[in-house]
Amino acid sequence: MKISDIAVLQQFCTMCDDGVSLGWHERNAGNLSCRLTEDELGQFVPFIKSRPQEWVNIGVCEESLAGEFIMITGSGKYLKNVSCSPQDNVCIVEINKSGDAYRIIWGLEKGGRPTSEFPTHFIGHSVIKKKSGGAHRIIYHAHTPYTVALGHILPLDTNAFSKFLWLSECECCAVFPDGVGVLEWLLPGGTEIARASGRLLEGHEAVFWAFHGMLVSGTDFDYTFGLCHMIEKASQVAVTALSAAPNMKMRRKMTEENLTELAESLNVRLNQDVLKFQFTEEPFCFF
Ligand code: 2HA
Ligand code: ZN
Repeated sequence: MKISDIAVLQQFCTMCDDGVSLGWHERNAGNLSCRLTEDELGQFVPFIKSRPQEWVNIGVCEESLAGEFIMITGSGKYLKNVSCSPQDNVCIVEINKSGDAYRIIWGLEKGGRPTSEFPTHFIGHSVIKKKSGGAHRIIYHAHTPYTVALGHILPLDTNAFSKFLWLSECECCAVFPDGVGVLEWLLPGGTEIARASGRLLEGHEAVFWAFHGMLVSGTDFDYTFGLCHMIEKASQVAVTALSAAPNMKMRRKMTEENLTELAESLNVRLNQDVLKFQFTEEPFCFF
């Protein structure tokens, strides 16, 4: 068996390529991680470093991740290079028994460390593992241009942002019925953005970072990428429509009844704070 035969690594590479093809990963932008199952880890056993590296303190502690193994992109690495040489751009880290340090057991063969957003991935995995009973295993960060553009004009508020996206494209409300958590600008790569994102991930699968991009979570690669894609596509529709509308006034919108009917038909419970939110501020008050 070759490393390139391992399914979880193939899916990891495909997701990086998909994000690159949509223009979300200029330069070293974005990062991806997957909390491995025992079965997935087992497939890496023949390739694991014979001399594991030193333990490195993470700066935050998550006991729920003690003993877990996380596959994650490297700091400064370009996602466009992941699929041609994953062993140089991705690593698997083992989390220690107290949940506050990691060591690299596979990958980053030419040196390096996990992404600068590691604290966000780490806290994120702890939150989504707890809230999903272990089912959610992916965290993804992408520089999605239309969502960032929308962040320049919409109120930076979870209910306003989520409602605007729900109204932009049919089925958004069913794909992210909890809405998108919104964070004001925070310094990338630190523990502050990690803690703030973790709090929002408790109630939302997706978080928007103002002037920066998306942070999304999910069960598997397709689910997580699809969520990010839906949010970005709805943002593209919204920005395009706003740009074309005279005085940025939309001529029509979906109604609350449309949203409720759609949610009911798909057996989804909508976040009521988002549903009730009304735009009173120009130019979002619609005709
Ligand atoms: O990994 O996108 O936010 C580079 C980044 C930091
Ligand atoms: Zn980023």
